Amino acid sequence: MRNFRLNIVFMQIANSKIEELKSMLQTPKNIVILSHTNPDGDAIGSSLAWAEILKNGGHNVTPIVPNKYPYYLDFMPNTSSILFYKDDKEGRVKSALKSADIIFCLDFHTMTRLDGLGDIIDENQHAKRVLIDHHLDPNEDFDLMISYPEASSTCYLVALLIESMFGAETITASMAENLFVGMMTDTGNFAFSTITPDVFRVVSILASKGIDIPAIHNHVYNSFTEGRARLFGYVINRKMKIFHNGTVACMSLTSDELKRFWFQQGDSEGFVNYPLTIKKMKMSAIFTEHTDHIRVSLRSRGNIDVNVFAQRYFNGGGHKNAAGGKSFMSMEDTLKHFEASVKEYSREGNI
Ligand SMILES: [Mn+2]
Repeated sequence: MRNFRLNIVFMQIANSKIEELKSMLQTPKNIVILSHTNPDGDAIGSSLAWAEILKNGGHNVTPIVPNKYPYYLDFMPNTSSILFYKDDKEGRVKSALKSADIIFCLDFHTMTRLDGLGDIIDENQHAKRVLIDHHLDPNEDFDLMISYPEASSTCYLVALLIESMFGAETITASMAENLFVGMMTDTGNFAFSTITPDVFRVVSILASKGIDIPAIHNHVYNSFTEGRARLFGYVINRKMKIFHNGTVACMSLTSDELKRFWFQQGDSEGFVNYPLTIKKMKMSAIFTEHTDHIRVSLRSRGNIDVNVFAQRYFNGGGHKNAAGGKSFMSMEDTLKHFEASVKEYSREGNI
C-alpha cells in the first residue's frame, strides 16, 4: 500500500490574537455568541463549548442562533441555553445584543448568513466583534479575526483556543461532547482531506474526558425519522440526475415533495454527499425549495473548488469541497442555470 501522509501543515493560532482575546476577557463581560442560520453540529457545538468556558470564567454569556438546529442535535449538552431569534417573542435576543460588550461570531464568515439578525447587531456600535471561523474569504468587518480556513471545523479552533488560553484541564465532559460533535460532523466522521494529525491529538484530549463516542455517533447519524429514510430513497431513485460524462450529479426537492415525506428541518442533511459514493463522481449538488428561495448545497472531490462555484453562480461560498448558496429563480430555471454553470466552469478547466 502506498504510504499515505495526512496533511501535516501545522496550524497554530497566532499568539498575538490569543493575547488580544485574553485582554478583552480580563474583566467580567456581557457576551453574545452568534452562529449561522440553519445551524449544524459545528455551529451549535462550538457555540456551546465556548459559552461554557466563558461562563466558567465569570462572564455573562448568551448563545444565539437565527433559527432552530435539527432535531437530532437535541441530545447535545446545554442546548436549552440557546436563544432562537425566530421564536423569540419576549425580545430576549434584542436585549442581549443591546447590552453586549463582546459579540463572538462562530462558524460563519459573513453577516448575510444571519438573515434579519444582522440589522439588530448594527444597532450596538460599542460591542467588540470577534470572529472565530474556518470559512474561506471572511468579511473584514471584525475587531479581532480568528479566521483559519485550513481548520477542519470551528470546534477544532475553539478547542485550540481553550487549550492555549485556559489549559486542556479546564475542558469539561460537556464541552468535550459538544466539541466532538462539531469535529466529527464537519470532517464527515474524520474522513475529509481537512483532517491532520493534530485533529486526532485534540480528539484524544476530548476522549479522555469520558465522553461516550459510540453514543454520540448514534445520536448524530442513526436518529432520523422514517420520513427522512423514505425521502432519501425517493430523491436518489427518482430525482438524481447525472450528467457531464457521469461526473456531476444534481438532485432537487420541491416544497410539495418535502411535504409528502413529512419533512423536518435537517432531514435532507447529508443527501448531497451520497452521489460522491459513485466512483467517477466529482461534484454533487442538491436544490431544496424554501418559502422565498431555493437552498443550494454543493460538494466536490479533490481539486474541484465548489467555494468559487458557489460564489460565482449561487450567491454563496464556504469551503473548497463543501459550499452552499441560494437561488431566487424557479426550480426549473435553477436547474438550467446549474447545468449551464457546470458547462462554463468546466470549459475553464475547473471540472
Ligand atoms: Mn463549520
